[in-house]
Formats: sequence, C-alpha cells, structure tokens
Amino acid sequence: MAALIEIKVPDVGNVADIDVVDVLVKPGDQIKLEQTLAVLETDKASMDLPSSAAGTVQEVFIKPGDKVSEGTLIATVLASAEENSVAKPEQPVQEAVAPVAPVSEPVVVKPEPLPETLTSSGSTAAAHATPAVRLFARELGVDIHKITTGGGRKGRILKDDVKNFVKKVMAEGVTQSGSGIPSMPAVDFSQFGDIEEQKLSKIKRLTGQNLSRVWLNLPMVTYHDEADITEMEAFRVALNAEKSKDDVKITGLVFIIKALVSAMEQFPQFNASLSADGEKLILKKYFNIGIAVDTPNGLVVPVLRDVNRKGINELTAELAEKSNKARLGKLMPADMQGGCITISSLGGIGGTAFTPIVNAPEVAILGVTRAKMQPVWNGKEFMPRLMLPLDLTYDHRVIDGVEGARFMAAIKQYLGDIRRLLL
Ligand code: CAO
Repeated sequence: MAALIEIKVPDVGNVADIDVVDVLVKPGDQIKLEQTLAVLETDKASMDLPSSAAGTVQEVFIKPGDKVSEGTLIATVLASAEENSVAKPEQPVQEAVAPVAPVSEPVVVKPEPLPETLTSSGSTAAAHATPAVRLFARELGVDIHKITTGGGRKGRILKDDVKNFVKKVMAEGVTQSGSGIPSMPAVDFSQFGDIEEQKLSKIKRLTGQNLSRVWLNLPMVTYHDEADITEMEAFRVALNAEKSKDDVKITGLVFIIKALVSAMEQFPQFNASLSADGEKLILKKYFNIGIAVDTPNGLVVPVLRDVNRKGINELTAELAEKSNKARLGKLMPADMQGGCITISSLGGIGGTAFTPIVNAPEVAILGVTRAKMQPVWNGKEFMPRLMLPLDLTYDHRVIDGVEGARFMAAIKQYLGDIRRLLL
C-alpha cells in the first residue's frame, strides 16, 4: 500500500530563514531513503537535507534562493510499504520530518596529493559539489577538480573543503602571481559593540585596488635618509619675505621637486617604467612629477609637467593651483596622467619616516616627513642643522640597492646646496 509523505525542515536549532542553495530532485524522480533532496546554507554551515522516505517525488515546494525555517514543507513523496522502513504505510498521509545533517561540522579534510597549482587540473568531469560551492571555488580561482574528496555526504565537496584546499596550497607557497589569494573573512563586528557602516568613496575604492595590485606585484624596498636643508630653508624664508601677503608662499616641497628631477636627469633608470612583459625598460625623456594630495574624498595625484623646464615661482603657482583643484574635486583625468615619479609629502603634518608604496608603473616614490632642527657633528663641534627625513621606495626589479642609495645621495646633495640645481 502506498502513502503520501510530507517532508519538512526539522528542528535546526533556532535558525530561521535558511538559504536554499540547491534543489536536487524534481517531480517523478525515484528517490532512495537518505538521498539528498536539497542543500541549505546558513552563514555558518551548509547542510544536506536527506529524504526520510523512499519512493516517487510527487511535488517539490522549494527552489534555489528561497528561505526556509523549521517546518517548511520541502516535498511530498509517494512511498510504498516495501521501499520504506521509516515511513508508516498504514497512515494515508504521513508527516515525516527529515533529519538535517550539518555536513560541514566536523570538517573532514581527506588527505590528497599535493597540487601543483590552484588552477587547471584539465578535468572536465562534473565535480561532486553544489553550484554555490562551484561558484565559490571559481571566485577564488580554484579548479574544484583538484579537490579529490569532500567532507560532505558521500564525499560531496563543501565550501570548507575549498577554503582548506586554498589554505593548504598557500601554506605550501604555491601561488600564481597573487591569484587565488583567499579573501579576508567577513566578521560581524556588531557582536562586540555598536558599529556604523560608511561607504568608501569611489576614489578610496579605486586607490585601494591599485595599491593592493602594486603591493602584490612589485618587490619594493624603502631606503631612508636625511637631507640638510638649513641653507635651503633660509633662502625660502627670504624669498617669501619678498612676497606680498596675497602671493602664494613657497613651500619646501617645490625645492624637493626640483632636486628630485635633477637626480632623475643624473640617474635615467629612475625616470623609467618596466614593459608589461618585464623584458624592457622604457626610459622617459620628459620629467613629470606626481604629487600626492590629501582631499576629503581620498588621495589623488595631480601631475606637474616638464618640471625640468620650470622655475621655483612657476612650480609654486602650479602646485597651489593643482592641489586646490584636487581638494575641490575638479581635476580632469589628464591632470593626473603621465607622471614619472610621485612625491608623497606628510611634512606639513609631522612624522619621522614611512614607507610609501610605488605608484606603478612608475619605479620609485619619494616620501617626505617633517624637517627638524638637530645637533649635527661637523668634525669639531655640534651645529644646529635643519634635517629633512626622506624615504625612497623603489621597484627592486629595476633599481638595485646601491643605485637607490646613490640616487638618494644626489637628492641630498641638491637640497643641501640648491646652487647645484643650476648646473
Ligand atoms: N617639514 C617641515 N615643515 C613642512 C614640511 C616639512 N617637510 N612640509 C611642509 N611643511 C610646512 C609648510 O612649510 C607649511 O608651513 P606654513 O603653514 O608655516 O607655511 C605647512 O607645513 C603646510 O604645508 P602644506 O602641506 O600646505 O604644503 P606643501 O607644499 O608642503 O604640501 C601638499 C602640499 C599638497 C603635498 C600637501 O598639502 C598634502 O596634501 N599632503 C598630503 C600628502 C599625502 O596625503 N600623502 C599620502 C601619504 S600616504 O601615501
């Protein structure tokens, strides 16, 4: 005698609105006892929902994307007495509650041969995993076929298996130029106290992406030194004293820009970019300097063009104009293109040193922090000298450590005696 059995979501421990990620049966399917009907997912675990009856599926009441809770009707199954040991055929319609197996707990990681890479096993066979898990693997750049056995029912590959696979490969140090790096886990900070969410500005998001790309692709070294700018500062103060109160004041940054360009003329490999295939150095015959400007919306880098052909006053006016435009959000894309080296100056704020990140495809960036009067030994006595901390980060594929030190020595020499900028 046949009986129609309703299969519902059982007690899943106070969790409501569980996502249905996959439904594996349709009306007319012959199913066995314990066969998986659907895959459910909470933010903590994914669960196979096995059938508590064998027979023919009559109707399915859920689809991927639905949310279910305890007691939600999953399907009806027409079960014969012979096929069923669990169902009670004497009852014409029976309410059967399917046990839910939390397949991700405990996570069973089966030993597997050491993979050469995360991707590309060459296999085209369908992996034993739900579409959601396959998508998750694809997003991480993992070829799911490389995961030979999963911790789920009948070896089904689960999200945790993919995560563990990535962790294992990363631990072995097998990466492909940064691809497949696992993303940071999402943390619900509200469990620790009050929080507020703030959307990042577009500039911040794009800058963040670019900085991460540079960080992952460039082997960078930062070299620190100090320049004696005592005389330069006296000259700057004297120049500003000649200006009327409406004139734009000259800051030390303009001298640093000139000194940097003179050093670039002396060391052409700093005014260069590596070709995309890494085979050639492209040397530039123009001298454009990017200036990192702090704005309410984030960091932008306007470019001062042909600095080698401009004097201190012209550069002062241009720096003021471009940094004002930057703060008002009025820079055009062309204002920010074609830079050769960037300067990031925090000198107006403070600091003793930092490690700026190269604005690739440039090969170096000069960081500046606050100048400070210091006692400097001249061989006979300590003299008060105004010392300017400088930080040079360079792409080590292009610049050797010695070249970096020589380049910095040249900048120091120009700043130490600005008459040399005329030579
Ligand atoms: N040592 C001591 N004083 C310094 C100094 C230094 N290295 N650099 C600047 N100052 C002084 C200036 O002389 C000026 O003094 P007064 O107010 O007495 O005239 C004051 O600090 C403010 O200078 P400034 O910052 O307005 O001008 P600037 O030409 O030095 O810099 C700009 C212009 C646009 C670079 C700067 O305003 C700015 O935005 N800096 C932030 C850069 C940034 O965000 N970098 C990113 C870091 S992370 O990648």
